[in-house]
Amino acid sequence: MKNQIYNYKSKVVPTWCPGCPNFLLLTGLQQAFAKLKIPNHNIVVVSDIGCAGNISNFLNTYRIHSLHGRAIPTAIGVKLANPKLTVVVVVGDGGAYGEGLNHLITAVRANYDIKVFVANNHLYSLTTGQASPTTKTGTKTKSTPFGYALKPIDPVPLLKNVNSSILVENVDSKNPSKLFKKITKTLKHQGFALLDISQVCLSFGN
Ligand SMILES: Cc1ncc(C[n+]2csc(CCOP(=O)(O)OP(=O)(O)O)c2C)c(N)n1
Ligand code: SF4
Ligand SMILES: [Mg+2]
Repeated sequence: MKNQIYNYKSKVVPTWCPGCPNFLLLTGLQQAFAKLKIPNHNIVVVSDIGCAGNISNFLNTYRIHSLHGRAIPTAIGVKLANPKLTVVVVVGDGGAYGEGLNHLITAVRANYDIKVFVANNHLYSLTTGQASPTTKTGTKTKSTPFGYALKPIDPVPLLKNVNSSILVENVDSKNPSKLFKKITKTLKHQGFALLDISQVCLSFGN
């Protein structure tokens, strides 16, 4: 009974918009923890700021709701203090590829054994829809009313180029069964692993 999905649910009711793709990430993580039989007390979820970052409130594990762009160094500290723990980071594209990119590159270079899940909705959603480093060129957002002028970051080749021995993959949340499989694969990897999850923000996306 202990390794059922509901064992990883906290008593806090999620505050995300109805139908937000973050619900799939939450369910996928709970399902993978149960499948891999990881005891709750051995899991530390470090989340960033943003809609995705609220996930730590909804999980029955140890958790730290960190600062914007600082979830990765916080997670590295946890892992160094107790290497037996499964240390999971949940972060948005703004936190991972904007504010926290320097920390991400450092973690990839050193191949720290942490598992990073990026809820990549191509926007700063909690702050109501400004352009992020993964916003597609030409997209009109609150901060780019005439269209985003820059080329977006493509995290998979970028990070592979920094350290080819890490696991870094992309998946689209429109395919939940593939998403769930990749969440398990990411958690099982020995060493640094990052799953970039393409999502659409229902309130501020296209
Ligand atoms: C240091 C710092 N800078 C800026 C902010 C304001 N802020 C809060 S959430 C957020 C955007 C988060 O976007 P993302 O990481 O993509 O997460 P999402 O809300 O899209 O899930 C920003 C800029 C902050 N809280 N702290
Ligand atoms: S604003 Fe977008 S990312 Fe945030 S909870 Fe709503 S749908 Fe999800
Ligand atoms: Mg975002």
